[in-house]
Amino acid sequence: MAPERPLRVLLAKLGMDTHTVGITVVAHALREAGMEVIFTGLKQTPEAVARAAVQEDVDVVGVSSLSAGHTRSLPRLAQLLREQGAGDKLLVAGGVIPEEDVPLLVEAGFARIFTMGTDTRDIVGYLRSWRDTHATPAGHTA
Ligand code: B12
Repeated sequence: MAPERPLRVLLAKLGMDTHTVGITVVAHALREAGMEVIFTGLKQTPEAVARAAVQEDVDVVGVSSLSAGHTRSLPRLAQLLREQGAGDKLLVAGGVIPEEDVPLLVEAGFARIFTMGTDTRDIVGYLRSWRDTHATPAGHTA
């Protein structure tokens, strides 16, 4: 039987947004749940994040955005991933994202937006249920 591997998640911050508390809390919760978490660091471009997602062969790309700019940078990231043949990755985002911007992000390819006050158990549960319906032949454990 093929070895199982945990869900791999790339967490990213784009542009000049230096709010770090939310992404740190999310990274901790996902690691506690047994997932492999890679953090890109601050001030990344959509190009750099897309490249890292492909190179690291992650299952999930999560972006934290608290300083606006999400209506341009997030769709750009989704477009780059599709262009690089990585459109099958689960895309999620969180932070200070107004309700009225959510349809645009969903249209761009983001499956779910987790805004302020989200219980991290809901994020873990969402990723696990996605994994259960997108199991790879190698399987996942987290
Ligand atoms: C703390 C804070 C700061 C700190 C940041 C310290 C740090 N190292 O993080 C300091 C003082 C440095 C700061 C600076 C600024 N801030 Co500030 N800041 C905040 C504040 C009060 C709280 C943010 C926070 O830490 N929340 C706690 C965490 C746990 O919550 P969270 O990030 O929302 O994360 C949760 C969810 O959103 C979700 N989530 C978040 N990310 C992700 C990612 C994924 C993948 C998933 C699944 C889920 C997820 O899960 C988390 C758990 O529930 C907010 C107001 C607010 N109520 O949000 C303003 C706020 C974000 N700041 C704001 C502003 C304007 C600024 C400044 C521009 C102010 C200035 N003029 O200098 C600068 C910008 C700095 C920069 N370059 O980015 C505005 C942004 C407005 C906007 N988006 O349009 C806000 C909303 C305040 C306001 N009401 O105006 N800030």
